[in-house]
Amino acid sequence: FKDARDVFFERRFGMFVHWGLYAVPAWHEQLLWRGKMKRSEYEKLIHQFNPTEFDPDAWLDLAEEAGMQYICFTTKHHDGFCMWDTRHTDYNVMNTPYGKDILGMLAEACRRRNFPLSLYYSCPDWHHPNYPNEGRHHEMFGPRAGDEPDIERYYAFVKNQIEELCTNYGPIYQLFWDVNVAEYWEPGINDWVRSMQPGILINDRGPGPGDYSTPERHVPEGSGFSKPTEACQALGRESWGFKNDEDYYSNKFIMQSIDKILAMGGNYLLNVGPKPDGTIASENVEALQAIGAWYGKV
Ligand code: FUL
Repeated sequence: FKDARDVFFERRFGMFVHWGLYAVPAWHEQLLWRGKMKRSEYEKLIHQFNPTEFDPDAWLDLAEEAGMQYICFTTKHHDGFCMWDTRHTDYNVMNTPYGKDILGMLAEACRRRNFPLSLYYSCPDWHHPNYPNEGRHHEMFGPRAGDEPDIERYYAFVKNQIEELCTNYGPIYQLFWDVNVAEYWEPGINDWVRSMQPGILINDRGPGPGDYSTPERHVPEGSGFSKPTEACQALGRESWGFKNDEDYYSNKFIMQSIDKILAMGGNYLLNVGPKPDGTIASENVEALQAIGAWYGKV
């Protein structure tokens, strides 16, 4: 039996992928809130999502070329759109012109290549009628006909979805809960996840401390981490999803950030935002290739 920390330390560098309807307008993965877009307008994007060039092996080839050892995929971001064939909402990829289970395709490729697959899942859900879009989100969205804020019912929906994710897609390496809305979590949910996926590593953005912490877009102070840590970083300054005219960091900046986190004993999750057609933007490809070439030499 291996301690989860040892497993965690075996794979230091992963590929984060933010992909969803927001790739189509190519502005920001939080277009709804940050861009103050109407939900009724945003939701029409479901009719435009058609990534005919999506090839999970091309993503994994690139990840391997960069020296990455696992991939973490956004199954559902804050917009509530689901990238898998879920029975629990129609707001999912099967109802796009593409009509295929993207997560299923990615999971199949990962299994075939023995490449660990991690799943990102957002608790905030700006689509689901039962999610209480209170606070800042309520001000932005306003109430809409059909909304029935009810955290109990929303939570039942989350559990149904997590059960699908934990039972239909093979072994899951990590669960990346986002984002910590503490009062919404049932304290026992991580144990329940582990009952379906023994050996899964769970981050600290859900209930309880989780297995590892997740500093975002920054290198914390100090010379080491007191607990397992996976820092996450986007290649662009502005968005995690694909963005037209993104302001990309230099390769030097990214490499120095990787160096620092690894030297502190942390792991590193570096993000790409695939384009609406399913391919990864050339700027991202070049950055990952440069990183792979550099680490291949050190
Ligand atoms: C954050 C989210 O709000 C961002 O959109 C992004 O997904 C990042 C990795 O986590 O909490």
